[in-house]
Amino acid sequence: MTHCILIGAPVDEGQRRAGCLMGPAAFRVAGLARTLDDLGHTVEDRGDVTPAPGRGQSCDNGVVHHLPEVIAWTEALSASASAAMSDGMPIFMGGDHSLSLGTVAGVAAHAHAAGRPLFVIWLDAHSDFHTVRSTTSGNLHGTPMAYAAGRDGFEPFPPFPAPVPGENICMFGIRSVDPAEHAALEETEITVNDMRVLDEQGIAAPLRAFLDRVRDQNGLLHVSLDVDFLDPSIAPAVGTTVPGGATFREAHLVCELLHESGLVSSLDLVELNPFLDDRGRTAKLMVDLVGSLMGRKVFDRPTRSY
Ligand code: EXY
Ligand code: MN
Ligand code: MN
Ligand code: MN
Repeated sequence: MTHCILIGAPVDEGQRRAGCLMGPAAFRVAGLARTLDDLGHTVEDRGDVTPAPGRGQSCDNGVVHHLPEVIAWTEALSASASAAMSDGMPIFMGGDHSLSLGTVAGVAAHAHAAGRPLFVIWLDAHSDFHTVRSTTSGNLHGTPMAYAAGRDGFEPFPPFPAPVPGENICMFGIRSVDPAEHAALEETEITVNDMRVLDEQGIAAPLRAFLDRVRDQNGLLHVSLDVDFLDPSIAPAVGTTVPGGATFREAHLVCELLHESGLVSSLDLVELNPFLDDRGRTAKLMVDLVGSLMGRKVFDRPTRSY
């Protein structure tokens, strides 16, 4: 039984298609709290985070938009995340993926203070490995993984508290990477399981290999689940659809294996844009995936099988 702490992060400023700010409401309407409660967990909904007003910061890259607002979200969410980590398992209901600039920072600060290594699983079509300097779209939802990895080029963001070593980062579902991200990723030890890897090896073997490393090092594990990890045919409610994503069963299997590992300590649910949804089906699928991640299954496996 886990104490689940729901935190709304209605962030819309990290991209240009309005609607992600309705994400937390959609997760509530789709029954996230009830799903967790039915699985025997305790649930505390801390409501939506409210950032301070933006303070007018700027940077040299003229295409970047809403920089002060995203910095304000980062500071507010980092504080919420580190506080929640002491009390249970935070589940951040986004909001676009720029919210992870703050959530991973807060989780990393907590892990550092607790003397435990932090590991990150990034379930996404995109690597989100731009810096404020390198982004060509100016959309800061394309940057949080680089911030958490400690890349330079994030002035005037606060320095990332305890950068996550590349060996501790594993991406799944990747199928859209910009040239500057590609070049930067090549310089790291990050494991990039693109869709080709999943086609050839399936999702279980590479995931188990990573989970073994988390366990061996007594790590904390943050999972960041972007709606566009999923194939758009099953999850249309996202502004950045990329064909060829994870299937329904691949996505549930990831979540089932994560549950069986017993290692997940925090979770982001990001990029849901309810304005683009089809009668709530994407929101309901995301809630069902959280159900699998938190222990819903048809049968117990005969042996521990992660
Ligand atoms: N790499 C592209 C950009 O920087 O604009 C697309 C980023 C999409 C990010 C979404 C949230 O995963
Ligand atoms: Mn705007
Ligand atoms: Mn993303
Ligand atoms: Mn994405």
